[in-house]
Amino acid sequence: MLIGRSVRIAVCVSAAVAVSLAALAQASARPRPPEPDRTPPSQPTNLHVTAVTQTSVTLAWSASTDNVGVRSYSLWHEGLAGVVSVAHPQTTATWSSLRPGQTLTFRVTAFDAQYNASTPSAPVTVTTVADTNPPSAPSGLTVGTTTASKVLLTWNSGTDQFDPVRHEILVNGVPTHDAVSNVPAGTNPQPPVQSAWVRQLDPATSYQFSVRAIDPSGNVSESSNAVSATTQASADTSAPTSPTLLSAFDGGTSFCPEELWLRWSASTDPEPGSGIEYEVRVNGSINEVIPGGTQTVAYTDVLGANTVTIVAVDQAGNASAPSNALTVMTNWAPGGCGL
Ligand SMILES: [Ca+2]
Ligand SMILES: [Ca+2]
Ligand SMILES: [Ca+2]
Repeated sequence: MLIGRSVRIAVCVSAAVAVSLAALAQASARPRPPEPDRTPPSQPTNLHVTAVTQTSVTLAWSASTDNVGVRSYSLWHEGLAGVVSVAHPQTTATWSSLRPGQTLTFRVTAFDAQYNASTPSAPVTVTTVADTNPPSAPSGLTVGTTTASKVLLTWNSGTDQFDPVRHEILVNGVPTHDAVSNVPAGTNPQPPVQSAWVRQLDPATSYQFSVRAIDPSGNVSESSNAVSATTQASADTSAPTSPTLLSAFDGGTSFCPEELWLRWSASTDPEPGSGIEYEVRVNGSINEVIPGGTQTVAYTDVLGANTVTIVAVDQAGNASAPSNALTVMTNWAPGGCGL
């Protein structure tokens, strides 16, 4: 009875072993899945420039090889986002939307169907063709509102093949830092009709004004027509006290124009009702004018260091010494604001 039971068990075990052996045999008979391709294409060689314009660069290279097959090439540049990709066997690509006189270093990388990347090619550095043509001269300059210290100017914008054109105002033939444009920072393209306040002028004084346009490469136009204006009289000769710039920081991330969050202390002026306005100056130029207030969110299209000071100015144009300076770094990528 006992023996018979042992035999029955042994039979059961052998049957189980037989079944699993059969399953194994069946499995080994099936084809194995192929090993994934982990071998990258060879390094592209002979990268060279075949054409350059003011806004584009065309490069070519020698084809890579691969154990399975090259699928594509990507042309890239260390300082620019994105790549230009072409399908193998094409071995030339054009990078466009560049600026005149821009120096760039390109490389090309080959890929196979498994996206195995080759070693990048040796770099090639190239400079796009410079823009040497100045903008057209601004025209139709006219004088608007005139106070004891400020004159409003309006003109037709100079134009250029490349945006954005900026304008420089000349007071008695000398470029001034005491003008504030009514075009918000970061506007691109610039509007066809522009205006600006010239500030910190002396009361009861005649001035001559003209405007010229400057393209992104720094080419300067001829001057516009000249206009004259005489400021109103004022008996206020005392300057406001200097404000203190309490805080300045970057309120944006990677957008152009970027926000500058600014807060300062109020100034006082010996003359009652002298109407203090605060000039927000970025790298010396007036970015914005805040009447009365002691904080603002200003906008800047200056990439990198923005050194901010606040100057208090009364209605007669008497200006305080600049506040302490605080520097804010912006971080939007080149290409924002069309720069
Ligand atoms: Ca491969
Ligand atoms: Ca130009
Ligand atoms: Ca005053």
